Amino acid sequence: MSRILITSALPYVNGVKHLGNLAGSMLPADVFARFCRACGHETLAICATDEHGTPAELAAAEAGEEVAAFCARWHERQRELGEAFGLSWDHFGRTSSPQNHAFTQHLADRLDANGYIEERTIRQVYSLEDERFLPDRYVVGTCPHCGYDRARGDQCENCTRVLDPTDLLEPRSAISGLTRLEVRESRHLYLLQSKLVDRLRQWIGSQTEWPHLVTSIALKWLDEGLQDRGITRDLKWGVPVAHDGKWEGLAGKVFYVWFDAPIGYIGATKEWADLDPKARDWERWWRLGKGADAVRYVQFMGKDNVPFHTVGFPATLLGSGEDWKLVDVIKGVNWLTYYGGKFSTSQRRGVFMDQALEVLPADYWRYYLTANAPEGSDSSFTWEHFAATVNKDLADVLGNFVNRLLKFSTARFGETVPAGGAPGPEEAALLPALAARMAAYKGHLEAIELRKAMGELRAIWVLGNEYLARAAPWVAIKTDPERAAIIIRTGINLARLMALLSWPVIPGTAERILAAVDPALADRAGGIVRWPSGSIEDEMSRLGPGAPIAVPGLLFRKLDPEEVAALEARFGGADAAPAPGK
Ligand code: B3M
Ligand code: ZN
Repeated sequence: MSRILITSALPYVNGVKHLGNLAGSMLPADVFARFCRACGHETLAICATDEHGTPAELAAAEAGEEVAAFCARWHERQRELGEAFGLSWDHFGRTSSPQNHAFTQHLADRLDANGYIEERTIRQVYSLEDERFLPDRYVVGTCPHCGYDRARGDQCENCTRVLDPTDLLEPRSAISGLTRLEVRESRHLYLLQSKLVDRLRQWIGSQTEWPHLVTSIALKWLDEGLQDRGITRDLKWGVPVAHDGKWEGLAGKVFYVWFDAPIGYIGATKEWADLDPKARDWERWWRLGKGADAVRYVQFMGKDNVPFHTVGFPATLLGSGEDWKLVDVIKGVNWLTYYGGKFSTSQRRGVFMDQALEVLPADYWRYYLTANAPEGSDSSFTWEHFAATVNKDLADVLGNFVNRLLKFSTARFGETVPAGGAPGPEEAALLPALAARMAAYKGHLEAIELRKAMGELRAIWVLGNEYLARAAPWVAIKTDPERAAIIIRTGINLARLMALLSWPVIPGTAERILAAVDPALADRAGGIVRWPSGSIEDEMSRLGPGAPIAVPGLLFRKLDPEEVAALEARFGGADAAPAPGK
């Protein structure tokens, strides 16, 4: 049994997250975490709200709330919605936690002690109208490299280059939109990443399991010449720089959100451990020499977060001189777009988690977003494609198979698995085909190739549906009830197997199928549906004659063209998203 640590990029605390946030990190992380648990690995899945930085401060001001209260409220709302989507974190923490404050200040102290921190007087953009320094993200202007006219002062999302606000052409405040900006001096701490280039390059070069997308972004950053990065800001809300008599001259400043946020993975793990300190030990997961050597650490994130996870965060941990567990696998993905345009929380473009659940239960979305994961390239959400996938894969294949099978079985044989009959050539052909698909499915999940994995899972559903259609127990029963019985018994065991295999992706539906065909398993402890570990013959004969069965309600409903049109009208279809780059 292995030990797997899984973190997904921490969603900014403000606002309900959209399907792009789900598809980019939180959902693939959950599918993988469930799969790891199902396979019996000791798994710790961590996420948290990313609460510092200007987004929270400005959103709280807009809401007329104290920022701490604002963050507490939205953290709770995001936790609720995550759980409603079946995101089975072991802990959903907060970067504003005392634990994260402590780790952030500790690591800054260690970096300073090792000579990787330098105080510098910098020129920073001050907005006269907003009466505040503008953090990099809140200076908007034209990117000097690619000409994108909505580049942010910290990073151009068009060409992903890291910027300083003073690089921008025609800069303006993202808060007021006004341009009465002046550059003032301010003292800040810099992380001397340039002194860590060799160690970072060696570490990045030793990674064998990162997708090409991740490695290429990481090396591009190094090859471009790694800049020393300012890690403090003139903000009130955040981890204070001055602490325990240190850096008193920087009182009133806080650490930069991207400095403390990745440390939040450790902070949230400590939050988790502090909830049950007798049974839980955070160091087993994060400290080499204290158990983390045996951990496989997998991170999930969108591509724009890759630089901070392949350079910034490792630089902090390596520069601390302490034995921290570094990431082994970074599952960086592209973007889920909305009709080709970016989802946007601030511009309310796309479908948001709360709205999605008003339209359909979580499993519809979980399956669609996993089967269309933006792994090799961006994927574009459209209502038409969503409906087609739901109607075909979920309703017409998996749902149809289970509902039709159990309705016929209970109507003709009662509420138990029927006795009689013996497997024939149809059943003999089914088992090896199933076994092959299951092996491929498991291999893709282990490799975290989610689209390929969904292709195999769907193929398993199709195998069942085609078997039932071909074997046609409703015809066989007229002349050969024994034949009908073995077909039904095979189908019921197959429905159970499908539920076990589908649990990582569509847990709610899997539980409903299990409650109908294998209630004993459905009552299992720990909330984990174990991956089928027996031979295909064993797994396909787990439910013998007499085992109780029931008919679950309709597993999946369809979306008709009128409803699709209404959804496009409500959320905006192709007209909702400006052409990329505008
Ligand atoms: N909050 C993700 C984002 O761009 C950012 C991730 C932090 S992971 C440490 O919303
Ligand atoms: Zn650019």
